Amino acid sequence: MNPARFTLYGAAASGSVAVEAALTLLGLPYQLIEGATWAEPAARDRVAPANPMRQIPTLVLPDGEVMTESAAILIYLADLHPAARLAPASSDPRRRAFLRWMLYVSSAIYALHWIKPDVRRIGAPDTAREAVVQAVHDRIAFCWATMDAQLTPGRFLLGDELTVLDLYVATVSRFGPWRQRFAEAAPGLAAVVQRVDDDPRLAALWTTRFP
Ligand SMILES: N[C@@H](CCC(=O)N[C@@H](CS)C(=O)NCC(=O)O)C(=O)O
Repeated sequence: MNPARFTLYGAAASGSVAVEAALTLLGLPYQLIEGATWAEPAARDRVAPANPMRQIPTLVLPDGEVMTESAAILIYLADLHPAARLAPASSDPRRRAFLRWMLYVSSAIYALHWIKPDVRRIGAPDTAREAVVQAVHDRIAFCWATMDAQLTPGRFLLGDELTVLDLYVATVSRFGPWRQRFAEAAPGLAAVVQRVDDDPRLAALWTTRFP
């Protein structure tokens, strides 16, 4: 095994796919440790030594340091390889919108998904599951609509170059309330996401990882 490799704890249909997409575009080899943490206790146990939050994506860097938090991982990988232009540089005025929306997707949208596997996590009874999930999905649709109203995309979300923000939105918009509602709430974002889905460098990844 090549020790200078990334190890990624991830799963199909999860936020790790955005990281997998970034690693793919950057041509960085990685070992994937697969496990659906939201559904399988064994997967949670497997990632726990690296990430006590028992969540994915969890990335072990070639030097052994662990990174968690999808937005942080994506920003880090993009900044590490500036020539690939997957993030605006800190001197670029688009950097502000980049950071704003990266953190927004992470905190306003992705974080809400933690509630769904077990609504007792927020103190709701199991019998309220359907209503809670519905409320979470309504909130997520509202957040996508709010982002849509404040962003004027070019070919991609921040202009004419694809960034890790595009990969992030293309991934998180596949979670509940799923793509159809995403497209209704955020038609401008949806048009960009379609372009990201169609990127020939990523087509195989999207097909395999969101079957
Ligand atoms: N803040 C974390 C959230 C990660 C997250 O929620 N991951 C989900 C999978 S998509 C997970 O591992 N869930 C496990 C659980 O619900 O216990 C991030 O942005 O990376």
